[in-house]
Amino acid sequence: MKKLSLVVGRSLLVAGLFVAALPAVQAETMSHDMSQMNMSPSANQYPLNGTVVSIDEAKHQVTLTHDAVTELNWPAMTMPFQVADLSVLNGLKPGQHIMAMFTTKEGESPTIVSLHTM
Ligand SMILES: [Cu+2]
Repeated sequence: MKKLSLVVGRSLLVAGLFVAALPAVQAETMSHDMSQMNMSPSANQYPLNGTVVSIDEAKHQVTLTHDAVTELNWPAMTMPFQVADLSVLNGLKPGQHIMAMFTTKEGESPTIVSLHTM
């Protein structure tokens, strides 16, 4: 950071140095805030309405045709979801209408944390 400030400073007035240092401080604060956000798992839970297409216990997965998820700008579609716990799949059968809550985490598949049939 010192090096960068010096390089930038050469082409600026003395007052410019202070301005140049500001964005670096802000970026650091922002990355701290973001790591705190990733540590709270309940921050991004979304409700889901859908129909069971298939169940794969070995993969801890259920494939659903689900309605649009407006919070995430998802259109209606058919896709697999991970389940947080295998008990979510207990007694589930293709064709059943379900309501579920799922979480998203960057770099991971959406995960259903709770589900009930309707
Ligand atoms: Cu989807």
